[in-house]
Amino acid sequence: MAVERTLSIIKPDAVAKNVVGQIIARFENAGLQVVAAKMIQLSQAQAEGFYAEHKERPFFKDLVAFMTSGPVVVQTLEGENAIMQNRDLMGATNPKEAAEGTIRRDFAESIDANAVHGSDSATSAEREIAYFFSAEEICPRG
Ligand code: RTP
Ligand code: MG
Repeated sequence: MAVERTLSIIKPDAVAKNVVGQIIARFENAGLQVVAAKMIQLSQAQAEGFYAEHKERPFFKDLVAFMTSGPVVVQTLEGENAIMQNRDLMGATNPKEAAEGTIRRDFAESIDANAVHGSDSATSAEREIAYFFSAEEICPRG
């Protein structure tokens, strides 16, 4: 297995619930390291650009509205198999279908307000990390 980086977003619902630290602890306890982090309020253009792959989908408008409804915490996570590890920790997109012990099962309310985003492939991870972080903002922990 290779050391990878992935992009994580703690979405507005989880920030509003004050569970940022509890979610980061899940990553750390699974052996992932935070190598970049910031809290930001996404603009409409930033959210639309980030989720551009979904722009023809019926839920796109709601997704952009939700992602701009409050601040988010964006992070780059690093570790062995980080992309799939993070997806496993997150659980299914719909929290009602998410396995026990996953972040979405424990902290999310609905398919729209589902607590976290995680890159779904190496290609997405590369694009998404560069979307939010410059090279200087990433601090490898070694
Ligand atoms: P994310 O990109 O946020 O990590 O979530 P994901 O990979 O698990 O799901 P994805 O298919 O990429 O969808 C992005 C977000 O759009 C919302 N969604 N709504 N109503 C629906 O059928 C529907 N499908 C997706 C979710 O909030 C999902 O996280
Ligand atoms: Mg996705």
